[in-house]
Amino acid sequence: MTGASSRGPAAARAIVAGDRRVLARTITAVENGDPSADRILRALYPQSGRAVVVGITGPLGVGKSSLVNALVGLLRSRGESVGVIGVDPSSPFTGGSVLGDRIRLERRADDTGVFFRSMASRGAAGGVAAATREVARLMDSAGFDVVLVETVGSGQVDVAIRDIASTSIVVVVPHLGDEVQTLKAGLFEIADIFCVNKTDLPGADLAEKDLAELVTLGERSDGWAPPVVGTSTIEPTRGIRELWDDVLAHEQFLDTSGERARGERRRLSAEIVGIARDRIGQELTRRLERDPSLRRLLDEVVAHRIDPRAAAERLVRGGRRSR
Ligand SMILES: Nc1nc2c(ncn2[C@@H]2O[C@H](COP(=O)(O)OP(=O)(O)O)[C@@H](O)[C@H]2O)c(=O)[nH]1
Ligand SMILES: [Mg+2]
Repeated sequence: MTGASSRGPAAARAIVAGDRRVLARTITAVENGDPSADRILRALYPQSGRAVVVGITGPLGVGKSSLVNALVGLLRSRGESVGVIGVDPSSPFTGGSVLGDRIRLERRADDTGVFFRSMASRGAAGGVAAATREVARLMDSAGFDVVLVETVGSGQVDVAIRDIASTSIVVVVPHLGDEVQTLKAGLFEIADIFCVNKTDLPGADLAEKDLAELVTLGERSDGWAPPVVGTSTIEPTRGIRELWDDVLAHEQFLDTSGERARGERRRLSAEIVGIARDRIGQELTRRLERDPSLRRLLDEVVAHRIDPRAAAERLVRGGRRSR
């Protein structure tokens, strides 16, 4: 630890003590890649690892935000504190629904047991996933019992929710049509629980049955059989308690099967490699720009005398010219 300034640990203490303004400021620093967050994250790390982190993913408009809201209501009624992260879709078509989310979420603004934060999903996918994971960890360190992470998933486009959450809920609606194909391709592997929302609409029973059948076709290597639960967030809500019971059942499974420890090792290993890769990449870029011998190497590539692979090889070897 460099620790010349005590600001990091002081902020960390404030966050643990429940100071939401410092928490909000630190989240912003993490989002902006501000190095001032480093010391705070480091000081808080031993405090993390207690919250249940649940991912809620699925196509736009299926009711993920409504489900988050309903789950927050249920959890608050049980005295559990909840942090919520909404990863905003970068798609320009979604401005309206994001705004709608914000309006609904503001109603809980006076409850200190809930903390909502939306994150922009612009920029590199890896960057958003890394920031989202760190923000979830911050909320965990801040003492929230549960952290809910809402992401828009469409198979390929997803903030690697499995690398962040211990339980992932994939939300679908009746009459999926083409979405079923997407599910098979991508979201299917993500789901620990399938939620068929909008069961107040016709066709829900059939959708639940179809999905349940589909689930039995695939067998997971960890032995978990993803349950299918029907919900409706329209008053009177339906299935919200059952949905949370399934989350708890999966969390229990993670403990008894040893999958939690395995999953955490896998996630942390990927996180370390990701951070190291970023750092090394930045360092190499900096060297290529500043080191005169490496600038000459670049000149050679530009002149087509050395190919990029050979140049990269020299770069990782420390830029010594062997000629
Ligand atoms: N009929 C019905 N509509 C719902 C239900 N849940 C959400 N909606 C509506 O579906 C739309 C999209 O909901 P939202 O929660 O923003 O979806 P998200 O994009 O997945 O976060 C909104 O108009 C909601 O009111 C439900 O259970 N039944
Ligand atoms: Mg939403």
